[in-house]
Amino acid sequence: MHTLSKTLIAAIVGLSVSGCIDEAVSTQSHDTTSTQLTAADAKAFLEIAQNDIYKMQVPAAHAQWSYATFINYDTQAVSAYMGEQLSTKVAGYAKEAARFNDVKVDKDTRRQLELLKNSLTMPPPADPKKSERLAKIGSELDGMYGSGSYCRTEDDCLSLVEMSSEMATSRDEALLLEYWKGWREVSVPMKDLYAEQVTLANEGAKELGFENVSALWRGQYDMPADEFPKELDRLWGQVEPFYEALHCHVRAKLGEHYGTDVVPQDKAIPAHLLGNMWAQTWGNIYDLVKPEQEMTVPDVTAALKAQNYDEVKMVKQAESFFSSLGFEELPETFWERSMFQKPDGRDVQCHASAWNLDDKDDLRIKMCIQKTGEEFNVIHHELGHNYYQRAYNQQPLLYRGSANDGFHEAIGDTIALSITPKYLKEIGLIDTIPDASNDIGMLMQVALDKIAFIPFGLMVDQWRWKVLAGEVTPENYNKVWWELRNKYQGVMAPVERPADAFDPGAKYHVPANVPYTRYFLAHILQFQFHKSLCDIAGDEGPLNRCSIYGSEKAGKALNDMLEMGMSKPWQDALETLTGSPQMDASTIQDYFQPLKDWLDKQNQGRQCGW
Ligand code: X8Z
Ligand code: ZN
Repeated sequence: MHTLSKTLIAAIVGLSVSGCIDEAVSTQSHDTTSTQLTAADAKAFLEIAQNDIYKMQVPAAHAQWSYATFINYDTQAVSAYMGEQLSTKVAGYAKEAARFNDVKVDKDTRRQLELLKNSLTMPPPADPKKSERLAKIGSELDGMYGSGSYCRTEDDCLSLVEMSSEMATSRDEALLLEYWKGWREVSVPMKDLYAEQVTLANEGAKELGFENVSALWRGQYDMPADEFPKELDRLWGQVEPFYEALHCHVRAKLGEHYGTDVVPQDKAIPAHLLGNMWAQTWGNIYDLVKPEQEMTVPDVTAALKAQNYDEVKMVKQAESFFSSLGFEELPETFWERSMFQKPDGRDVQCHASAWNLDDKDDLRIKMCIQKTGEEFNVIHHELGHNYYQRAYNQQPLLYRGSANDGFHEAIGDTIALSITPKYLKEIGLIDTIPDASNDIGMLMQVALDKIAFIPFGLMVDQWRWKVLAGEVTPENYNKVWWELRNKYQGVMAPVERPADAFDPGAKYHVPANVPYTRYFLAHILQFQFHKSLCDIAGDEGPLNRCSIYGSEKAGKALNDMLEMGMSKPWQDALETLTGSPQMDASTIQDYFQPLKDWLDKQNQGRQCGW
């Protein structure tokens, strides 16, 4: 998916394995064990490894694309096979890389060796039977999610896209509950496979010298693996009071609408009422929680409809934002090869993703685009990945990734923060820019998506790290999932969960093995990026009204960071754009301060917390 060293390998690694180390590498190791290894040996090794990996990575990406856009028995077999071959190859090189641990090498060589050792998400064990099994499970889980549906009756089945779109707009509690439960039937059969996969990948991780996969995942951030969770706690601490205020207001309003028997005012919020299948973004229930005072907030969904936007036009519009910043247009092949709509008559993985199949310019997105404002944002999110991929395509393979994985997720979102009323008017989607008296409404709309997401972005991997470290075993998978949902989000299951439920599996990134902390980081980083870019663009107004549309100066500053790829620690990349090497949520506090003040007033006399 998004990046080679990190994504392609990562995604594929979810699926793969088997076989032994490639000929070129074993020769290399023979030659070098007998003599003293040198810095020149390390460089030569990296050169061979990168060329060799690249050669296999491209066909593996084609196999994976074919599977994701046409889920069937054969594409699954080929994708699992290629994934296995590739991750086995990478694991072999990762082991080889450790041979240079004590060799004195320059900074870049050291960084590349370290990246190579860390590059697998679900590392395969050396035993070919086990690696093959790991690969099979990975693609099977992926397919189960992608082809999943909920059948109300034998011939009335609903896809996730269909149910999601109902859940965004319906206020019929019984229907919301039915879909919420229905989608979670899909993940019941995933549980045993998931547990088996954890065991296998942990074996692979140990062979690479990691304690377990949890340590491997936490060790990707240019700081010690055990320090990283503390950094997350610090950032969450900056946002938490805000989230609690939002939660308090939203719960009160939902109580008014659905009754306090459905939404008890001293407990977590039932998860089916927040306008999203996973209660991860709440923007779709704006109408239920909006200020009583009449406020004009642009309705992008209605505007797209009124102007007859189709899927391609939505993507073109998003492309033109990037073009206005000075980024080169997307290649012709992007338009030929991307998947914008759910095709008839075959299963596809609808979860949005962005790809660069040859690591050069074979950029594509894969989405089942809905014609809504929400999806208009997702399109910008995906194109952000594509422009990042293209910006670092000159880097050596091991540097073709984002500074940290949160950066990759933040770029398109940063651009989408510039979809302000001023911008919407400029492109003719609305006629007038609402004045400042409407700001609370507009800030509320954004907060329902961005602030509400943050604890969800954090809790998914709090769960996974425990699972991958073996601290939480299969009997407790679901129980601990809901404990964390309660702890961080103040959200609860609307009904008691059956003993065989595996609710984490109903969220794409769990069966697909995509780490999730990246989205938490992205939600912090995008506000930092937005502020810096607005400063560079010379926009002096409040941050929530700033749009960097048309600012080539801002585009250049952004590109300067993007083209670094992973060549430097993320702290350096962050400093390049923002002047500071620290992730910091105080920009979020500034952005939403007027809303926070407003919420605190609304919440007076309410019992907050859960
Ligand atoms: O998975 C995504 C993107 C693809 S990287 C559509 N996101 C997370 C999700 O949907 O859960 C974007 C925000 C969070
Ligand atoms: Zn993304």
